[in-house]
Amino acid sequence: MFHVKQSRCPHILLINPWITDFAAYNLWARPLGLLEIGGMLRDAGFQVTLIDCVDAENFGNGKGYRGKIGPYGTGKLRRTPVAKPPILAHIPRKFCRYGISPGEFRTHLASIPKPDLILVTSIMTYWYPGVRETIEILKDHFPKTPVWLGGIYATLIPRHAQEVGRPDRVIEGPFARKHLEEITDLLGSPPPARLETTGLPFWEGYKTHHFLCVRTSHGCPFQCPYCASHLLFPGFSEEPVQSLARDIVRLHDLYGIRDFAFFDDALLVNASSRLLPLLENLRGKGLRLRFHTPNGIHIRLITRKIADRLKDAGFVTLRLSLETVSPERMRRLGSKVTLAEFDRALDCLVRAGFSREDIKVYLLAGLPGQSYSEIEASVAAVLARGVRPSLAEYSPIPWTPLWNEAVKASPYPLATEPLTHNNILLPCGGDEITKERLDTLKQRIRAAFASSFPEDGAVKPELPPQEEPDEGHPREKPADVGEPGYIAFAEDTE
Ligand code: B12
Repeated sequence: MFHVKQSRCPHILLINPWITDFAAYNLWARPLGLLEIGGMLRDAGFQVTLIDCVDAENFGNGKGYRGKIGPYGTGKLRRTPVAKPPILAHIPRKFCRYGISPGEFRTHLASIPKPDLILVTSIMTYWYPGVRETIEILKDHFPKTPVWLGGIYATLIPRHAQEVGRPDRVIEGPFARKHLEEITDLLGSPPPARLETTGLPFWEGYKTHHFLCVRTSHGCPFQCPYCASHLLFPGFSEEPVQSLARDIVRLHDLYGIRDFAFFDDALLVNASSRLLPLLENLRGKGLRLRFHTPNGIHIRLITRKIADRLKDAGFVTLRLSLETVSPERMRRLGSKVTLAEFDRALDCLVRAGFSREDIKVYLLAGLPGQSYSEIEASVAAVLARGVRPSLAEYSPIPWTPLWNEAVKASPYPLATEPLTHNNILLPCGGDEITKERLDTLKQRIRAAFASSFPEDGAVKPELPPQEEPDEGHPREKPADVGEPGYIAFAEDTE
């Protein structure tokens, strides 16, 4: 266990529940929101302990888990097959718990001082079984300690989170100063003798680091109909460049990490006043940093200058959000990009020195009403440009503009069972967008990249035959319905 203080100050335990899913891969994933909260609490003087149940490497029953670490710090997660929830029984894949076992979790809990408050985070709505199980164990182990649940699942479907997770309290939205004040009211002020405050997220909660995550902004000025960003953080707020640069340098110095993944929803928005000055500030410090954008970036905002600066600063993993090449679909998704702008952006990136194989292009698959031919045409258009398409299977998200359409299009009980939001189910694909058909396209993509490109004559390395890890999203898986109904259709509540 990792504590920042040994004094008698109030002790707060942070929990990132394990994931339950058909597939999960550590694509620079850390519970950044929870770590930010941990940083605020540590700086306020509280004793903080983190248990990230996804991270078997740090908590592996004494044996640890050393999965193969991939390029730039990504890696496999330890997985244990578990019983499939009945509603997912027809999916011909193993359903797994990714992370530590309930037994290991209990062992860790037994080794830490009793917490005065437990804060549990949550990410994907369809990962709620891990949230429920960890809270059950926490309540069993520390029956008198209040458990607060926050994060993305808790914000999107708080009633379900309350009824199924059974925390003492569900907190929606971003963690704010008022929550810090409530915690101080509840637990009392920490003792005045404090460690130096750092303003950094609670990264010291991990023993080992292979990468770090940062975000330069909160929220997104766009409102794509499939995305929940504007619901999770209304508005758009930007971090000051000076403190961002200082934090990245300090994190690099503290942990010797070169790989940083941006968690922004809109990294390139206002680039001239945020990202570019940040990169300029870091330039010349000789840190040899590498940057990654697992969330797609906005194609229209890529200029010659931005492409040059990205290359110069050490961006190696670039994901572009094209979504589709259908003009009608582009319009319905907010007219954020045209094919001409895509060509221009690729030209800028290639001129800046990015090789075409550095660039992956997110295409949405399985939107309500979407045809296979639309996805096929999009894949073909991207392949024709020598860059790699990456199919992002649509996950329906409550309260987003596309939600009602998704509920109508899906045979699954999206509105009552969040397990059915899993993109692996292709919940709105119907007979048109099936796993088999998408596999055909994925094979086509692999085949295209197993040979050389005529444009630059470079021979591309052959990809392994297995499925690629489940990736990010463009900007950014039926039986009984056992759970209590948790959400009314948006139209019923307006
Ligand atoms: C980074 C990111 C990724 C990363 C890593 C995600 C991960 N596994 O950790 C990558 C790129 C790999 C990814 C992939 C996908 N993602 Co994603 N991702 C995000 C993103 C941008 C940030 C998520 C995150 O970790 N945030 C960490 C921080 C930033 O958390 P935070 O919620 O802001 O924390 C604040 C509050 O919630 C609160 N809080 C948090 N915890 C707690 C606890 C307490 C007690 C309290 C009081 C408060 C509190 O305070 C925090 C600070 O203010 C979100 C969008 C967003 N804006 O949040 C989408 C998002 C979570 N992703 C989404 C989707 C759909 C996907 C994909 C399915 C896309 C696809 N089709 O391929 C895949 C799934 C891959 C997988 N199996 O993991 C959806 C969620 C869907 C759902 N049904 O829940 C989101 C919301 C985006 C969207 N489209 O709207 N994603």
